[in-house]
Formats: sequence, C-alpha cells, structure tokens
Amino acid sequence: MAYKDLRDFISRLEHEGELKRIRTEVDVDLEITEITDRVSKAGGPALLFEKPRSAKGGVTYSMPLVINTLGSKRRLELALEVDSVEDVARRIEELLEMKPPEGFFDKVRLLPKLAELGSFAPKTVKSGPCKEVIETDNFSLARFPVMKCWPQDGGRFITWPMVVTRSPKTGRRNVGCYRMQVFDDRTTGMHWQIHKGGAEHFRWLQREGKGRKMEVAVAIGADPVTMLAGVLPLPADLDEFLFAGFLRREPVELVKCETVDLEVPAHAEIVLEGYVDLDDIRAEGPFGDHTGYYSLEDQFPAFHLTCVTRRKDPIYVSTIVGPPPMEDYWMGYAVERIFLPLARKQMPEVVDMHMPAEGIFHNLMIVSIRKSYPGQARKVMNAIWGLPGAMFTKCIVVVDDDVDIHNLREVTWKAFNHIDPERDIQFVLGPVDQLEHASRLPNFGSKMGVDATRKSASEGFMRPWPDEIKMDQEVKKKIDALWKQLGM
Ligand SMILES: Cc1cc2nc3c(=O)[nH]c(=O)nc-3n(C[C@H](O)[C@H](O)[C@H](O)COP(=O)(O)O)c2cc1C
Ligand SMILES: [Mn+2]
Repeated sequence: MAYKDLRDFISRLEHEGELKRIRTEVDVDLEITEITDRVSKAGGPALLFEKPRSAKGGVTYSMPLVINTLGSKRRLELALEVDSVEDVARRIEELLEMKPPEGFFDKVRLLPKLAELGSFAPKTVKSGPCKEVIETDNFSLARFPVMKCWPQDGGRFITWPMVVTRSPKTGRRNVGCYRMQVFDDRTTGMHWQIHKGGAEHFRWLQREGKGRKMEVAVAIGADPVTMLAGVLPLPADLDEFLFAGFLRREPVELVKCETVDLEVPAHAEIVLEGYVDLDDIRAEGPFGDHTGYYSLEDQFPAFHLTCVTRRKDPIYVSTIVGPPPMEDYWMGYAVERIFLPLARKQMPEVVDMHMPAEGIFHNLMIVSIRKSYPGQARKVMNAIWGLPGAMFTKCIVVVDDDVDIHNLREVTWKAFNHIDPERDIQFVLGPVDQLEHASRLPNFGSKMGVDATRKSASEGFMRPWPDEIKMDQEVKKKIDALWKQLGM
C-alpha cells in the first residue's frame, strides 16, 4: 500500500528510527537551518520540530515543521517503497521494453500491464483531509512556520511547494517545485525559472490572449512520492500526478479547489489557492541556493492568495538547500537513477550516468558509454544537452564502460590519462541554468564536453593505445595462497 499522506510517511520514518522529534523551541529564522545542515552533513535522520517559533514575529507556531524527510538513501528507498532505487529504474525499463503485441496470446499477456498503467491516472474525489478547514477570508501566511534559511536571504521562503498550473494553450496540468518568498500575509513570489513548466504556462497566457491573470494552486505536504514528482524533470505535458501514480503504484487522489479551476492532492496538509498577474512582477531573492551560493535578486511574478484550505492540524514540510550535500542531493540521486533507463532509450550506448553531489546536478555529469563508432562520445554529449533538465549540464565527461563512474578516483585517473585537451574538449553555446552565476549572460552561456574515451585510428589517432596495467590471474592466486604465510 502506498503512503496515504505525509503523516503516514512520518510514522513509518519514526518506526524505522529515521526521524527525530525536537521538542525544544527552535527559531524558523536561521536556527532550523543550522540544526538541519549539521544533521544533513552527518547523514542523520529526518527532523520533526514540534515547536517552531519566531522571536522576531513574537510567535510560537501551532503547527510542527518536518524537514530532511528524503535526506538519505534509506529514506528515499522507504519513500519509494523499494529495496533499492534501481528497482524503480527496472520497472521503468520494463515499461519501455513493452513491444506492440503480435498475436492473440501476446495481446492477452499485455492486457494486465496496460490495465495497470491506466489505473495509475489521478482520481478526482469529492473531498479530502485538505478540506477540513476552508478559509476564504480570514487567512494569513503568518500562521505557517516558514523559514528564513540563510543570513542574506531576502525573507522567508516556502521551499517545497507543489505548484499546480494549467496550460492556457493545451489545458494540460503541470506540477513543479518552485520556491515562494513570503512578501506579506497574502502574497508570495513565484520563482519558476524561465525554462520551467509554470513559466511556460504563464507566457502562453499572453500569447493566447487569455487575460492578464493565471490561476495557481499550491499544495504543501503529501505522500512522499507525489512531493518528489514536483521535482522530477519530466517532459513538458507529462502530468506529474500521473507519474507519481505510476511510481507509487496507486493513483493520486485529487480534489477540486474552492476558488480556482485546478485540482490538488486530497491528502495534502495545506493548500494555497490564488493567481499570478502579468502586471505584477516583483523583485525576488536573494536566496541561499543549492549551488552553495546566493542566487541574486531577480524579477518574478507575485502570487496572490484567494483562499487557504488545510487540515485541522497541518504539518508544514520544508527543505533547505545550500552547500552540498543536502537533502536535495538525494532528490537528485532519485532523478539520476529514475531517468537512466529513459536516457538509455535515446542513447543505447550509455551504460551509466553519475552526478556527484559537489557538481550540484548541473555542473558535472559523468557518463560511461560502449563506443562503437567515431565521434560517439560527442553524439552523447549533444543528446544530453537536448534533454529536459540535463540540458543545463555545464560539464559532461564521457568515459568508456570499463570506468566505474561512481568511483571519482577512478574517473580522475582514467579520464585525465585519456585526453589530449585541445583535441578532446568541446565547447558549445546554449541555455544554462537560471542559477548559473558565472555565465556571460543570465540563462545563456557555454558548456563543455570532455571526450575521455579511448581514441582510435577511425578518429584520427594513429598511435597505439596502451593497455591498463593488470596482474596475471595465476600470480594473484599464488600470492593469495601465500598471503597468510607472509605475515602481512
Ligand atoms: C528543493 C528544491 C527547490 C527548487 N526550487 C526551484 C525554484 O525555486 N525554481 C525553479 O524553477 N525550480 C526549482 N527547483 C527545480 C524544479 O523543481 C525542477 O526543475 C522541476 O523539474 C520543475 O518542474 P517542471 O519541469 O514541471 O517545471 C527546485 C528543486 C528542489 C529539489
Ligand atoms: Mn512538468
């Protein structure tokens, strides 16, 4: 059975010894960050702050704050209900391997699989726990324990929302995790970056001449897979709630909003309904970001609340980003593993991919390939620069399949041995992550690919390529047998 909601997951974490309750009053301004950062760096548990408070605001909040829920491999596996994240990759692989049925028996065999797929579509239900309290006039964001994460942050930020919009062009839904800076009791920023689904919907509002305002619903806290789905770089127009249903093997239940024509998870903790307005674009930031640096102040739409619906006793979920590794490294790890089979569909030569934590996802990707024709490493780089999310990768290092890319020592040793830098480094110009602070322009800059595969005559390399040093097996065996006797 999939987790019903956030509290269901929290109980499981507690049961597994993966969650610590903190009963001491701790300030949402910087203090929760300092504690969570230390725990995060030490590979510690999820934290449930039972008494968040704000000395500045003079309040002790009536609701707890949970953080670092996915901040380890174990918790990620618990969230996905698998023994290993590789199991998810295998399930996706199986799905992609589905061949069109040929004869009658093939069709019969395929039926359960197809039926299974259909049964993952989100289900709209009449009501749900997120409607226990409906506040259409007497609501305020000041009641939620929203954190100021880092000293130079421009304010308090909701860091793990599921932002739901509908395309003014196609009517299709998108769900994305975009931070929201609290401007006042009923207004926040909406930090969807220029390349993201929400921003694309907002642009189509004007292009389609559908007025100046676009409805937005924001859900905070749900079952962990639905929360994770907002972070996944899915192709545009693939509904995140459908994908969440596939991952959790049970449809996500949705309810209609009160004041906007959108649906949100019925089991959410908190729902904020409202709109963004083409005529209300404001300064947002700075914000201590997942690069380990502050992203500077920039212009983003303001989100105006029209209604809050929530549980009677909501749990507020938060996450912090900052110098790696943090909780978001594990979300990135999920992305890396879940998308590998999809990437392999486009690039069958790819054996494995890895994004080390310090590369903060978009700065460094290491890819191993089975090379069978000249220039193939460069073909792979170009394909990666064409994928959603991965298009931002600033540096791609392509190695042969005999390199264990999860072992950075081996990568450094082999990759740097194999390159003639002037020949093997390729620069391209293109879109870069909006968080990129070194590029010549915002959102536009260069990217680098390093072809660290063995070169052959077919690629113009006329010298012999040396073998890697390896001891003879017989000698190894002989010494194994002698080892004890040697007294080492
Ligand atoms: C903790 C966290 C915070 C994030 N904050 C933002 C953000 O403020 N703005 C943004 O554009 N993307 C942010 N992202 C990345 C997006 O959630 C991610 O790119 C997602 O795929 C976007 O979905 P979309 O492709 O449907 O737009 C964040 C990711 C994480 C894990
Ligand atoms: Mn999307």
